[in-house]
Order: sequence, then structure tokens, then C-alpha cells
Amino acid sequence: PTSTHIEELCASIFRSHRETSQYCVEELQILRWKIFSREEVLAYQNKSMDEMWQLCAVRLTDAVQYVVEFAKHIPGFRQLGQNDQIALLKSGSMEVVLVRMSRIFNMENSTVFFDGKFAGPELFKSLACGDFIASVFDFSHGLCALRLTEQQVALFSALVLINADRPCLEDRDRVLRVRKDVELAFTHILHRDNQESLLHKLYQKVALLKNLCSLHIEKLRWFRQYYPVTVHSLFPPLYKELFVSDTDTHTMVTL
Ligand code: 4D8
Repeated sequence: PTSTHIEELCASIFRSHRETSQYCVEELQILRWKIFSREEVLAYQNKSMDEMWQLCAVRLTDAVQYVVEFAKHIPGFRQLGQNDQIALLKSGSMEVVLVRMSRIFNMENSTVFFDGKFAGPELFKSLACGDFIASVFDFSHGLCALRLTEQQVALFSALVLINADRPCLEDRDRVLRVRKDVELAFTHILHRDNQESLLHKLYQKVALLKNLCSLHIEKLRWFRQYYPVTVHSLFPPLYKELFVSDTDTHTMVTL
């Protein structure tokens, strides 16, 4: 690929990131003063476990839906087979949500924008998975500390999604060809920004993302043992299709 080709690829990935980001950086700066009060935090903590899980599943699915839109506009993604598109989203969409969480994370007080205001990890107490929530917040803090530009976040998100090592891919070579271009775009941006040292640091974050996502699946399996009906009847179909292995809903075929 020529350098204009790479420039164009960077530009379109950045554009799809911007168009599917819900909040832009400027808006987020303005929202920072909106923090849940002590009473509001208590109200979340006093929710029943299944009610809080359902709320989180709904909020998470909203965020995933924007990631699906982002993926669709990565050059080359839609040319992959339907099954491979779904396989990449099943394993990568939660990872990209966690990358996006770092944009919305306030390092000064370790809070994140959730359900309308900024919330600390203690707000999620009734989920009964404090270790998982603590790891998610630690990860966000670490990624936020790298102070990525929006363009770098966009390219890193694409790199996380287009991964030829994901399980169940039918045409791995084709995914690898798209991957190579995204890698070139990613290194191009870091080189241009004179921040090549970020390359190594971001590849380290990829391993952390993988752990967090297996922890999410593990917690979900545990929750489902106790509340199978909540998962079956009240969780969003897209959430089930992505994260519950033996599900028969196929909402993503509308890709
Ligand atoms: O832009 O869509 O408004 C987290 C979810 C972020 C999970 C969302 C969440 C985000 C993960 C809800 C529950 C990250 C933004 C808001 C909702 C990502 C935790 C906090 C999006 C960025 C911040 C702001 C719980 C949005 C990790 C895990 C899920 C369970 C079902 C228990």
C-alpha cells in the first residue's frame, strides 16, 4: 500500500470512530462536574443483584452497538464473510468498549460516566464482582495515563477488533490482510506523532484486555447460575448473542 493509501485508511478509521463515539472529548470535559451524590450511590448499592446486572447489561449493550457501527466502517471489515464479522465482534466488542471507557474516565477521582453521571467503582457494589470492577477501573486508569489522542484511540480500537488470532475464523488469511493494513496505519500515526514508544505499551494493554474479557464471561456464567431467568428473559438479545455461549438469538445477522 502507498502512503496516500495509508493516510486515507487512517482518515476513514478516525472518521468512523468520531461518528460512533456518542460523546466527543469537549462534551466530556463539560460533563465532569456531574458526579453522583452520596444518596444516589447508595440507591445503586441497594439495588438487588439481578436488577443491577440487568442495568449494566443494558448500558453495556448500548455501548457495544456503537462499536458494531464503528466496525462496519473500518475499510475491509464488511468485505469479510458474515461469520467472520460476527466472530470478530464476539471476541472484540467488549475489548473496544473498555478502550472507549478510558476516554470517559476521570483520573483525578477514578470515576467513569455511567447512567448519566460520573461513578466510582463502589457504585457497582451490588453486582457482587468487586474484583472484576476493580480490574476494569485499574485498566482504564492505566490506559488513560498514556494520554492518547482521539486518532490514536481510533487506530488502537481498530487494531483490537481486527485480530486474525481470534477463535472460529473461517478465512483467517483475509482477516490477516485487513489486519496488516490497520497495523501500518497504526504505526504510521505513532510515527507521525513521534510517539513510537507507545507501540510497546499498547501491545501490553492488549493482553490485559483479554484477561478482563474472560473475567467478564466468567462472572456472567456465575450470575447466570443463580438468575437464569433474568439472563434469558430480561437481558438484551445482542448481549446474549455476544456473551452467552449457548444462545439461539441471532440479532447480529442484520450487520
Ligand atoms: O461510551 O455507552 O455511555 C461498563 C458499562 C462505558 C460495565 C459506557 C459502560 C461502559 C463498561 C456498564 C457496565 C464501560 C459509555 C457506559 C456503560 C464505556 C461494567 C462500566 C461508553 C464507554 C463507560 C460511557 C460492568 C456509554 C464493566 C460489566 C457488565 C456487567 C453486565 C456486569
